Parts: sequence; C-alpha cells; structure tokens
Amino acid sequence: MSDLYQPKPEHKFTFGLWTVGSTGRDPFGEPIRQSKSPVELVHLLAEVGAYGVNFHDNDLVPIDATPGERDQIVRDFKQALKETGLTVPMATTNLFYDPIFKDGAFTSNDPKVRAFAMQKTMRAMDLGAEFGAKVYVFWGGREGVESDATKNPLDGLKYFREALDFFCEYSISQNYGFKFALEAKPNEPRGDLYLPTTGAMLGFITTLQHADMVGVNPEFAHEQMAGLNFMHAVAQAWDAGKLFHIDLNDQNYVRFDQDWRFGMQSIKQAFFMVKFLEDVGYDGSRHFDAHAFRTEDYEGVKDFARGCMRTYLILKEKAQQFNQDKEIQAMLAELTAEDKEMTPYFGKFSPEKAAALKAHNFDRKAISSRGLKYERLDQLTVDLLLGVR
Ligand code: GCO
Ligand code: MN
Ligand code: MN
Repeated sequence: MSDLYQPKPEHKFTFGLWTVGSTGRDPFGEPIRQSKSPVELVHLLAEVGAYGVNFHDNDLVPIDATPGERDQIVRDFKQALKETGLTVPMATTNLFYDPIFKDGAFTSNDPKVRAFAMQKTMRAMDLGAEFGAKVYVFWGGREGVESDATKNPLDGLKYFREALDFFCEYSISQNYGFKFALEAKPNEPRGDLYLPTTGAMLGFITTLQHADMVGVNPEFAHEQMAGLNFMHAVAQAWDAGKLFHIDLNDQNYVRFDQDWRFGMQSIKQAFFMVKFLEDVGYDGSRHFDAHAFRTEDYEGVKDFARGCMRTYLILKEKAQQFNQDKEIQAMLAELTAEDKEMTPYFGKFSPEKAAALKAHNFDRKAISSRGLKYERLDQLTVDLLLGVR
C-alpha cells in the first residue's frame, strides 16, 4: 500500500469519542457493541493513526460523576493521551441527551433550563481547556421546535445570542483562548432546528458582540440533509474567515442524519470538498463526525476510521492530479481567461466607467453561441476519479 495514504499527525485527522465509541444504538434497536471507556477509545484511535480526539463533556465525565470521579477520569485520560501522543483540539457540550434538554438548552422556554445549560457549558469549557482544546463547538441538537405554537423564534435567537456573548466573555476572563464554532443542522432530533444551515449561522454571527471569536463548524451530512452543496457552504465560511472547524462524514441527500464513513456515498462531492480544503490551505482539524455501520464489531470500527482517513488522502492525491493535469488546466485557463476589452469595466465604481459600460454594444448571440466544453471537463474529472486517467 502506498505510504501516501498513511495518516500522519500533519494531516490533523481527528475523531470524537462519540464516533468510534458509538455502540450502534438507533431509534429502532439496542446497542450492538459493548461500550468502551474513553481510555480504550484513545488507544483505538492511536492504533488507526488518528492525530486527535475530541469530546463532549459527558463522553468523558458522566453527568452524575462526583468531583472525585471526575478528577480520576481526567487523570486517566491525560495518561492515555501522554502514552499515545494524541491531542484534544476541540471540545463541546452535550446539550441534548439529558431529559432536562427536551425543549432545548439555551433556547428553552424555561429560564432554569437555560441557566443550567450555561452552567454546564462553562464547566465543559473548563474541562476542554484543561486538555488544551482551542476550538469549542456548539451544536444545538435540541434548539428548535416541533410546533411553532410553542416558541417564538425571535426569543430563541435572542437567548442564543446572549449565551454566546456570555461565553466569549467567560473564555476571555479565564484566558482560555477559545475560538467558538457553530454547527448547523436542519432538523433531527427536533422537527426543526433553529439556524438550520451554515449560511444562517454566518449571518447570525455578525450580530454577536465578539463576532471575531465565533465561526462555524459545517458538517457534510447536515448540508446534504437540506439538499445543499456542502462545498459551497464551506467556501462561504472560508471567504468570511469563519472556517474554524469541519465535520466530515457522508450521507445520501435529503434523508435522516446517516453519519456514514467519509466518502462512502458522495465521492464526487467529497473530492471537491477535499480539493477545496487543500487548495485554500485550511490548516484546522479534519474531524470525522461519523459512525461505523451497525453491522460492525470493533474491528469494523477500525476499518471505518481507517477508511475515513484513507479516502481523504486518496482524494487529496486526486486533487493534486487534477491541479497538474495539463488538459484540465488548459481548459480552465481558457474558460477563465481575461478579456482585455472588458477589463476597464470591472473594479471600483466611477461615473465614467458606468457611462462607458452602459454605452458598450454586446453581441449577445455571438457570446452565447460559444460552447463551454463543461461536458468534457466534467468527464475528465470523472475519468480521473475512477482511476482511468
Ligand atoms: C449530530 C451532530 C453532532 C455534533 C456533536 C459535536 O448530528 O449528532 O453532528 O455529532 O457534531 O455534538 O458538536
Ligand atoms: Mn451530524
Ligand atoms: Mn457534527
């Protein structure tokens, strides 16, 4: 096997404890794998070659743990990290599992629930900071509604904004240096989740007091659930300087959250996603937020984790091939070539420029009769991806 596809620390491949730790429970069936401890999962991730491990507070420390138990767990986990060399680049809060969050956390109608969610998040930030995490993710699994009779979405936005402003100040006051990354999802487990897409999150961030500290954590499956083009959402986040983290996985379009192995289903979308990240020089974690099929034992879980990283690296190689392919690049150069006659019309506005452009005569028929050769360009891409080029 080519060394090119071996994960290395510089690739920054990370997994959540909840991903390789998934026991395969789903709404229709019991767990099918025995649960493993965080320490065991760190060793599993080290064995497959991951760089980092991320966690929700309660993936590591059970919600009912005593302070003494917490300290023991933290010590054991630190030891496992030391033994394996794994890092913790990101941490997050579980604000969806406990029944108290049945109507949301920061956006619950109940002030006690909202305050509890804030307390839990500050404690989880303390925990993440203790392991050196620098990115803090917010995924609001219960922040939404089944029925709009029950809540006012303007209240939800206000409460969420207040909470984030508070946490930014908290991070500053503790010197944690966190960057916050907001993760959108259109639905599931709620009927509708607030701020359902990455684009919605980007708009919302501009309303925050510390907007500079807050970016996004787009997830492949979540944009595909909404029928959207994931790479375009990521590009917009990048353009805004807000791509603080990314959740890679896979999904059949417009279904429930399938959380499949990266590249398992949507090879072409995954290819353009990897190509984008590599082309722009994104240097954050490549986090796989996915689960092994329910058919697997822990050997299968390792196959799943290795597969995510291997596919990423294969697609990275394909992206290089695309960028070096003479025919493809010549076609792109021709398609995007400057037109000297048009150059004076672009750029900054001036009244003279506007008048000149308004007076220009365009030969619409001639322009539109030109074939763009996109069929050929796309087929070359398909040939390349299928390995015959
Ligand atoms: C999901 C989400 C979660 C989050 C995780 C970290 O659909 O369940 O993607 O896996 O990413 O809670 O914030
Ligand atoms: Mn998800
Ligand atoms: Mn996710």
